[in-house]
Amino acid sequence: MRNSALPHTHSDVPARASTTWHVLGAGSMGMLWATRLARAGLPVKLIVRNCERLQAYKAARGLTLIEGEESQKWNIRAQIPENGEPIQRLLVTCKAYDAQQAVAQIAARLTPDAEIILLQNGLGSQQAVAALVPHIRCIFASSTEGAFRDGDWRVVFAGRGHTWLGDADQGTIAQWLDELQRSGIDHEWSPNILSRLWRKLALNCAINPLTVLYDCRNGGLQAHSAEVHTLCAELSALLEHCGQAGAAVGLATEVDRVIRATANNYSSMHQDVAHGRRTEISYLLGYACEAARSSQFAVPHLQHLHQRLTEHLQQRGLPCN
Ligand code: NAD
Ligand code: KPL
Repeated sequence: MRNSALPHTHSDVPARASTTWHVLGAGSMGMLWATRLARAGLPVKLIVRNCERLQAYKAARGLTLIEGEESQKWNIRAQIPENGEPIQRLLVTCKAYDAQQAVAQIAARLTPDAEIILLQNGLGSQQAVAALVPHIRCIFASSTEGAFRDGDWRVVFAGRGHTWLGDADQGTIAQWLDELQRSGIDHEWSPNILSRLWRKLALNCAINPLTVLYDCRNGGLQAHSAEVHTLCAELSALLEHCGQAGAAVGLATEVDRVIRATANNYSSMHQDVAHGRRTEISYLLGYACEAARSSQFAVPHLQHLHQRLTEHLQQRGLPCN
């Protein structure tokens, strides 16, 4: 028997009603995801910091996605964290250092069957959020897409890439991946997302801090290859020690490849420092050094690099956490 009140797919199987994507953090990645989900006709709501930001957003009348020559505005609904509406699917797109506090602000709104998707770079913030809401399923993501803001409520899709998603507790595949497909978000379910995140962290530790200290583009590190390789050897040993041997395979070769492939780019950490923005150091190099310290594994070169970077940030009046 068919219930004509229900929406049907082409095969007459009753379609799942779409769950609203609540996007927490309307920065580069938040806007990039929100606009593409909205473009696919999916229900999306932004959660902005406060009433002042909500007023500013309303005045702008939507988010603008810029892709090549094309620019399109999407009038996505927005709300503040204090809104009482229940949240069943939460995409967290704050910086790693803001994620835990941002989720704490809306934790009471999460339904018992809610899912949180964490899009932060590095490691540490995801575990902090998961510990804050132990009854809620947390899905970790690692993305090579690139986006930046060229104005308030405007995002430029600067680099096509891929996003891996997975459950660190080996949970089943998420039921909503077809929605990412419909939205043109290139993705894949990863059965070992921690390995992906560790690998990206190691790449970032071998490249980003040195680009800041030598004030160079990624390609500038070709002049410091001995130092890069020493860091890669130490990072590989640390990964193996931390039970992430898979993430260590061919690390130095991949770091060399990324340096060549992105030779003209400034690393994300270099860009943060150049713009006087806080870096995610504690979730990258800081996390690696802390993992080594807490298991009494010696990483002298990484520790020295951490110390140099910390001093460099302090001298520029930037937070070193
Ligand atoms: P961003 O600074 O552009 O955006 C973060 C947003 O979160 C800001 O708008 C900020 O106001 C908001 N925010 C912070 N605390 C909040 C709160 N309590 N309530 C509501 N909003 C809050 O950062 P981004 O570049 O989008 O990066 C987000 C994460 O994605 C980072 O971990 C970054 O490393 C990672 N990432 C970024 C890119 C990229 O190209 N931008 C690519 C891959 C991964
Ligand atoms: O991810 C990067 C970044 O800049 O953050 C790369 C390009 C891999 C350099 O570490």
